[in-house]
Amino acid sequence: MTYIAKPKLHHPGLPKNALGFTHRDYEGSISTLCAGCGHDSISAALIQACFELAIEPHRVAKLSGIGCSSKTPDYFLGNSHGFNSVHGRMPSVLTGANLANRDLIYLGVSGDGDSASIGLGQFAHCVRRGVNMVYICENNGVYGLTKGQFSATADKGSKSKTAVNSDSPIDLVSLALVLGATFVARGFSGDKQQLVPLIKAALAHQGPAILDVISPCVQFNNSPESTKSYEFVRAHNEAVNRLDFIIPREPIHVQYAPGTTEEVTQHDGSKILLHKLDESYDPHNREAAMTFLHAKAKAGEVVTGLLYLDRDAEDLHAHLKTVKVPLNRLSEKDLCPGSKAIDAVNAEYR
Ligand SMILES: Cc1ncc(C[n+]2csc(CCOP(=O)(O)OP(=O)(O)O)c2C)c(N)n1
Ligand code: SF4
Ligand SMILES: [Mg+2]
Repeated sequence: MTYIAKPKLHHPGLPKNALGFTHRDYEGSISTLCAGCGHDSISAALIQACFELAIEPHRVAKLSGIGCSSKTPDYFLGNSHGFNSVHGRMPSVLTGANLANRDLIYLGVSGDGDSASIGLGQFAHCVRRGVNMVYICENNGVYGLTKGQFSATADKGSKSKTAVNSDSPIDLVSLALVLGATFVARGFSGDKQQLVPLIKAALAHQGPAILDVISPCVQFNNSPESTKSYEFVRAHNEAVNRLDFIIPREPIHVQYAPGTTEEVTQHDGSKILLHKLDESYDPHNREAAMTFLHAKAKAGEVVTGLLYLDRDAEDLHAHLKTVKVPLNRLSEKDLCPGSKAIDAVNAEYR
C-alpha cells in the first residue's frame, strides 16, 4: 500500500553496488497492483537493472501517463524524479524535460492503452524525433485500470465480458521500426533473465530505445488464447537472441563460441554480447526485422529479444545541435546575447 512506508532498515549483509547502494535503495513504495500482475515483475527488473548499473537514483527522471502500468514508477526508484502526466501525454512531457535538461536519464513508463490508443500520436512523434529515452510499454492488451476494455494492441477476436474485439491490433514494435527507433526490443515480464539485460542495454543507448514488454493482466484478457497471457507467451515465445550487457569499466569474462555471439559496442563504450538463438536473425537490418516480425506474427509466434539496434544512433539534441550544457543551466547572459547579436542575425535574412 502506498501509504504504508517500507521500513528503512535492511540486513547489513545485503550486497552493495559500486556506489555502496543496496537493492533497497532502488525500490519505491509498496505496490497496490493485483497479486501476479506482470507490471510488478517489470518494476523488479528495473530495480535490478539500475542496481547492477550503479545508476545514481537522482539522475533518473521517471515519467508516465495513466493506467495500472503508469502507476508503477511509484514502486521503484523512490529517490528519483517522477512525473505522472495525463493519459497518453507522457511522451510530450518527457520530450520537454529532456530538451530542458539533457543530463538526466529519461525513463518513460506507459501501457498499451496509454501508448497505442489515446497516446498513439504522442508515441509516434517522440520516436521519430529521436528523443534520448528508454520507453517501456507494459503491454497487456487491455485497459486494466478501467476494468478490461480492449486496447489498440488487443488481438482481433478477443473476448471481454460483454464484447468481441473486431479491430486489428497495433504492434508497437513494428511501428517503432517504421518510425525510426534506434533500439527496439520485446521482452516478457515472466522472463527476468532476458528482460534485465535488455533494460540495461536500453539505458545505455543514446537515442529512442523502445521496449515493448508483454505483461499479462491477471484480471482481464487472461485467457490462454490471448497473445498477452502467461500461457500463450510461454508456449509461443520465439527469442531470437539473449544478451549480456557490459558497462565500459567492466572486463568481459563471458566465454562464447565465435559465430554464435556478436560483440556490439554502443556510443558510450558499453558492450552488448548478443547470443544468437536464431543465427539467421540480423538485429542491424531494419527492413529484415520488419519482414521477420510479420512472418512470425502470422505463424502465431511472439518474437522477443533485441530486434533492432543502430550502433550509430543520434538523439534529438544532436539533430537540433543544442549546446552540451543543459539548457536549464544556461545563464541570462548566454540566453540573451544582446541587441547587437540579434541585429546581426536579422541582417543575415535581409
Ligand atoms: C483523457 C482520459 N481518458 C480516459 C481515461 C480513463 N483511463 C484511465 S487508465 C485508462 C486505460 C489504461 O490502459 P493501459 O494504458 O493499457 O494501462 P493498464 O491499466 O492496462 O496497465 C483509461 C482509458 C483517463 N484517465 N483520461
Ligand atoms: S487490473 Fe490487471 S493490469 Fe491492473 S493491477 Fe490488476 S492485473 Fe495488473
Ligand atoms: Mg494495458
